[in-house]
Amino acid sequence: MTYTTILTETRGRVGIAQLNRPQAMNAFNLAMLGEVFDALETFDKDEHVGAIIVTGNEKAFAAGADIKEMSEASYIQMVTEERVEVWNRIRGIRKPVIAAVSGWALGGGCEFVLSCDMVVASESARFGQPEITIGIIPGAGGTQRLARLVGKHLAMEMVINNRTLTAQEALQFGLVNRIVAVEGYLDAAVAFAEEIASRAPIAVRMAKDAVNAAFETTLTEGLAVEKRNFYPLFATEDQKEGMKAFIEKRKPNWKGK
Ligand code: DAK
Repeated sequence: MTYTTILTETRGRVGIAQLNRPQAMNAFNLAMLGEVFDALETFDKDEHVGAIIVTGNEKAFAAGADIKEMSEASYIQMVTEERVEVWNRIRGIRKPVIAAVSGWALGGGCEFVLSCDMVVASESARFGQPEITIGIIPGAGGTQRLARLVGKHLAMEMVINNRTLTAQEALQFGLVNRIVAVEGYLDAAVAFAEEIASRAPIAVRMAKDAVNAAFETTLTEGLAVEKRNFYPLFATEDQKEGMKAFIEKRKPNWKGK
């Protein structure tokens, strides 16, 4: 597929999808949404890719859904265009997805970040759910994922009163994994992703699936998912290799088998 709203590249074992509508602060129109999920799914199927980065530019990760595209939409259109289903495609990605955020991550942009597995933020990153200021509420998981991550009171303030978080606050409240300098923020994210991509691939997938279950299930169900994902790893060559390498005091050579 030829993309017009995103750029893609692979660095080592890291697949990178860069949102590229700088004239609109990388606001998600339907075309960009379709393209970014297509890129994620393509990287997910590529055996040479071990981790995926989604990024924007220094000024904006993404300033939300494209308000100009959405402004005249009717209720019927919003429902029939299956916009919710499009956003949900991120849930099907099995490899780790890392958001590399600089500048604004607002509305749908913040919700996209919340759907990723880990977040590297530049010092200039700002997170918020300003939908209330244009008469709507978050529609791509913002009320739910944000509340689970930062707690009820802060989520309420962000969703109801447009509180934005600095990178430091986002780190404090568990929304990002680390903060890096604006200059070279993508390189820092790639280094982080390379480390993740160097881990045993099947175990990484099982781990992602199990941690995600913590957000969707009771503890008993979640522990059952963990058990279901733990035992099969003893049927992989990588488990044998990993433990043998430890005993032989050498680095493991993962096969992804
Ligand atoms: N949509 C369209 N254009 C946008 C935009 C957006 N979200 N954000 C910025 N732009 C455009 C501006 O209109 C401007 O275009 P021109 O006037 O030059 O043509 C250009 O980007 C530069 O923006 P500014 O001149 O405003 O730049 P500033 O540095 O002054 O301000 C800003 C940057 C990011 C603080 C500001 O642009 C801003 O507040 N943007 C809007 C943020 C916002 O309200 N975001 C929430 C959008 S609603 C759904 C799922 C999710 C959603 C909807 C449905 N379903 C599952 C159905 C999500 C909804 C949203 O995200």
